[in-house]
Amino acid sequence: MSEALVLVRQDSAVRTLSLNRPAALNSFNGELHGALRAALSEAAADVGVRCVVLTGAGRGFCAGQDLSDPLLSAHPGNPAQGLNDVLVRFYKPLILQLKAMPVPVLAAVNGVAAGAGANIALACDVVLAKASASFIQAFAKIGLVPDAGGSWALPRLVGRARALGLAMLGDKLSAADAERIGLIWRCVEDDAFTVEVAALATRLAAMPTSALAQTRALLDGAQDLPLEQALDAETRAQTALGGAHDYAEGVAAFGAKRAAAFKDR
Ligand code: T3D
Repeated sequence: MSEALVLVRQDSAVRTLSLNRPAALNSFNGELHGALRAALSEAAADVGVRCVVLTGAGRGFCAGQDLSDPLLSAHPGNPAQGLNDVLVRFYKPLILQLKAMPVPVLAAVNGVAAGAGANIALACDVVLAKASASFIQAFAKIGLVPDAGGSWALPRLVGRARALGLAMLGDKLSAADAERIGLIWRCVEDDAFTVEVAALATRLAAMPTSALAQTRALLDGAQDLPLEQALDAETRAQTALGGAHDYAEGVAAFGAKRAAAFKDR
């Protein structure tokens, strides 16, 4: 039997999903897209999951689209149609699914993240990378533009000047430099990576995940809003959260000087 394209592991409330096409640096073909989407749906539906970790098997995180995938040449008379299909059928729903997860998603970037692989990592809530990992906006090198949400995420994360430099030049950016310019949350030494990923995922899983999901939506949305509308969006989210279990529990735990037991999702 062939090995699963996404390896799934559960440690307490943390669900780890490992992209598993290591011989092709976990680049995406249609089957891997299907397997990841299904694994994310299962994690979202399982109340025992309070944090999802996305990582890669082997030495790479993800090298983006599998450039040998027949999907790309699905329309020999009109190659552009092949790319359209791949983006509309696979990358757009994947990025939107990551953004709609009810729990925090931690990208544990264990090696090179190139093209759509880099931008899938950047679509996660927190990115922790191994010191030996790297990020490459590889698109320009093959005559394409940043996709999988890169055109949206890059300038928001690092500003227009750096976004354009990364996207136009397609240079390899070390994990340390990615942290330095604010592209990712943190870069950690290789030998500490596994322990740091587990510690951060466990910490996120113990937090009020419903509030964290709302925080993601607020911060992603606020960039395009005038201040008054951003304040209104905060008020709507706060009003909803204020009536939920986790807020009552958080306040009670603070008063009792004990750890809160959050459970909303
Ligand atoms: O529909 C659409 O196309 C639109 C969507 C586009 C989204 C995109 O992601 S476009 C960008 C696609 N990705 C790339 O252009 C990156 C291509 N890969 C690389 O540039 C390099 O592999 C890396 C810089 C990522 C890593 O380099 P290195 O030297 O560490 O490894 P390598 O030797 O190049 O790769 C190892 C193996 O993985 C190799 O196979 P082999 O020779 O050992 O049998 C290589 O062919 C394979 N591999 C790496 N990336 C891809 C790939 N196979 C298929 N597709 C890949 N993207």
